[in-house]
Amino acid sequence: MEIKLVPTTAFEDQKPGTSGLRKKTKVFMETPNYLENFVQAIFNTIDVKDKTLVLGGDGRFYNKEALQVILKMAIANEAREVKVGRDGLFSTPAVSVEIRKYQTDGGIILSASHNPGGIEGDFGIKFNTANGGPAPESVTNAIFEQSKKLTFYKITDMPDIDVSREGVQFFGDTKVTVMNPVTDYADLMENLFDFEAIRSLFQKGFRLRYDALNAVTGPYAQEIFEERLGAFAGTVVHGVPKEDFGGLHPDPNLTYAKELVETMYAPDAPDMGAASDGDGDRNMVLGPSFFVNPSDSIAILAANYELVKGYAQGLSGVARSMATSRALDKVADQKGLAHYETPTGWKFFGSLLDAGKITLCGEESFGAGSSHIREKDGLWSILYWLNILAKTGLSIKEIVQQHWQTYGRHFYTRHDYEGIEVERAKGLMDNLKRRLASLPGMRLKENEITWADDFAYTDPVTHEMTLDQGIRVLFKDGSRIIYRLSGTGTQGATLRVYLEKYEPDASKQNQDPQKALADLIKIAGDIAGIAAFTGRTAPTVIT
Ligand code: VG1
Ligand code: CO
Repeated sequence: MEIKLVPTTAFEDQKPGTSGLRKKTKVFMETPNYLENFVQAIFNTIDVKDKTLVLGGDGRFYNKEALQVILKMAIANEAREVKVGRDGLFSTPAVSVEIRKYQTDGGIILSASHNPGGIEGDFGIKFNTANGGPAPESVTNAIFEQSKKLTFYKITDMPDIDVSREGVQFFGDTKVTVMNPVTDYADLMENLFDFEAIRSLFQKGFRLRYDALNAVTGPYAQEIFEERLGAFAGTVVHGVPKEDFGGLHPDPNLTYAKELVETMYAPDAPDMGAASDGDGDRNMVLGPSFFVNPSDSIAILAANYELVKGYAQGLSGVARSMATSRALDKVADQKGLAHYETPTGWKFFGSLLDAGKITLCGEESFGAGSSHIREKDGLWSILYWLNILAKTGLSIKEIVQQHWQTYGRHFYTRHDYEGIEVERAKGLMDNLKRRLASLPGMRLKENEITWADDFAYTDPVTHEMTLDQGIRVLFKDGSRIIYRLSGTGTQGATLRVYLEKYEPDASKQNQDPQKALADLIKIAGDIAGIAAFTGRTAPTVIT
């Protein structure tokens, strides 16, 4: 086994985005040293010698090959141990579980999450720190700086390592432990939720359809729902991880999880429909002909903590990303809980969770989680819902409607304009920024803008400052419009427009959000000149 020092030239474009380094699969495969450089930049940043790491991915195309490269580099860089998921698989939340359980120095996740996979799709690599969470900006910035000055990387010249069987192997001083990717995660879920109650719900005939979208969560869902909880066989669909996700787009929303949505809106729909994304940190929840908005979902999880074993002792506080609706704030206010507003991306929750300031947190982008790990967690959210359903005996729709009656409804929608030209998207945002000061006072129909700013955040724990996190426009009646550009795309730019309006009157709460928000949607287009800048008359995805 020979260690090679391979000379390389640094890349200028390896800056991690909202969630790791994400590029077209072909960029990783066909640009010599592209993957190796980034991995070496991580290793240099954390000084990997004698350190222990968790390693796995969502099984997408190039997962296997990249995993071998990383293992051989970890060995050459003299890592103490790498804990690998069997067949190179680990969901993002499961990596967080293992880092925390075995107190490793961090972990590497191979995934482009909700982005499509395959040779024409996307690939990505994320680094998590010793708390189990996505590296904070101080670390991702340091990795980026390393990546810009690399002159060589280290790799061992050796045959591929067998990761298909669980067990321990040694290569030089490095231990490679192949683990069952599901067990520790499933055990943790069993500790947090009332499995007895959920089991009897299934025994009474409750029907769940869980769509793993041919991505990583299939084996986790199979074990938890069908084996441990006794849900009927066939509850989990598209349950075998496939390299190209079987042609499905692994983003659980109303547009891309099409088959699940059709089943849930057909006559004789199951009692609950749910799905996760490529790497298993997102969740979508549906009832028969009923969609639970993710912002509402987080608020409902928080409001019902007394019913759930792992949270019944109480919540220390809650947090949501700025773009997420303020439904969670209403719950926090009524229950006397501290609440925080962070920029988009799970990495901003880490310090609050570590400091014990919050127990639950979430994002409008189908992400919810808690202090049990440091990632958002798709199956956790679905189990939390099942726990609530089992304890109340109510349907999903009843729970949501009762929540609105108690706290008021935040009509909410997100309009995405995907794949627009980068220059045009920047032009739109720059134009908004230039006009920020002149927006307050502007009258639009019966409404009036009272506040407009470019969201900046100072972490209350670490005091790290983050600028440029989206433009927010507030109205007299409490409505909000937020504009920001996505940091996870790999082609062109994606403009996200988030719209929210509060409705306390129960008699007006059962409208279609697109109708309830129609005026605001129009105003959002006018203020930013969306059609003029993007050349688009309609969004590509509406959630
Ligand atoms: C999106 C979401 C954000 C989420 C991120 C990663 O980022 O808006 O809320 O944390 O994806 O999710 P952006 O920058 O494209 O808006 V995942 O499931 O890719 O780890
Ligand atoms: Co994800």
